[in-house]
Amino acid sequence: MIIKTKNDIPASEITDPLIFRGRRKIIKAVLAVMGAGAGISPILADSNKPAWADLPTGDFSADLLTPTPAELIKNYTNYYEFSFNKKDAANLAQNLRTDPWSVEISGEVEKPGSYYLEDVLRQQTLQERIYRFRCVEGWSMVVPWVGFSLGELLKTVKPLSTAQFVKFTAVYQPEIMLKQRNNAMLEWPYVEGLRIDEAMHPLTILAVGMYGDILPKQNGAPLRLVVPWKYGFKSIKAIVKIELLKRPPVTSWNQFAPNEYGFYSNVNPAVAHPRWSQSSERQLGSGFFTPRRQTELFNGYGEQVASLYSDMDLRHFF
Ligand SMILES: Nc1nc2c(c(=O)[nH]1)N[C@H]1C(S)=C(S)[C@@H](COP(=O)(O)O)O[C@H]1N2
Ligand SMILES: [Mo]
Repeated sequence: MIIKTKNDIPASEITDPLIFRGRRKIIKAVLAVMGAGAGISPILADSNKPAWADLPTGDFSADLLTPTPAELIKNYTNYYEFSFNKKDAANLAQNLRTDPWSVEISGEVEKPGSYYLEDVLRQQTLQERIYRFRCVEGWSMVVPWVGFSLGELLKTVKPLSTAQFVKFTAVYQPEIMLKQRNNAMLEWPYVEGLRIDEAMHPLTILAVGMYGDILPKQNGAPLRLVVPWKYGFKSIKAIVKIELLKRPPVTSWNQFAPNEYGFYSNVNPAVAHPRWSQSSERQLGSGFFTPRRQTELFNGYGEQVASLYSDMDLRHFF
């Protein structure tokens, strides 16, 4: 059982006034109800303490992964719009303007539109998902995300049968995103893509929180993709646009170095990056003498997702 969920809470159980007081409260309310349902103490709105401090994250069930400490997840970030340095990116990302936020959903759908994030959240069921996260650079962590199913969101706009791929576009704020302003490295805005069956897969989520609190800006607030069986760069942050397409989109990293970053980018220890092996990974937060972890095919989610690729040569479609 890899989908780590606590009790699902229908959004209808959250009262409207709470919703209007903002996303932070929604998540706290949802997690409080979840906590109550699971016999875990509700999260209190104590301003001196981060909400996740009271979350007994190891307690959901015996087979759960142990999350990487939040301080590491928040400071060891890749956010190339801001900086190529991990710590600097985390600091500079605090300038991001995330409120109000809306997402445009368009393309091969019956009901295209621009949706406020609050309205999206009102329709969706938030869940906690504790996932492994493997960066193509060779490090990994375990993140307790809070999010909802991308597939459930896409169903609400009614994809047409012609929708074969999904393109995600990140925010463009060149006034504060220095690398966008300088046109450095990638084509901006950052773009990623999935095949429609990958997008509809129940493991694929849009995250709005982490460690029981709203998502830190550096980790992709207010809305990011999380695809746990793919390398981290597929999990695009700060999404403003989702398009359903007939053809595969051009994606930022694939365009930058097609021989290094494939469209699929499924975690695969047998397919090396041209400049380094992918057979093992350094786990963030593990001690200096802790051996590297053996990287698993599909990052350990093969039971759930291998069937999506059964007729494909994964060396060719890397
Ligand atoms: N918009 C945007 N999304 C992004 C990136 C980025 O630079 N910009 N970096 C990617 C990479 S390379 C990784 S490893 C993960 C890092 O997520 P984290 O900082 O939350 O750990 O975000 C991915 N999503
Ligand atoms: Mo990455």
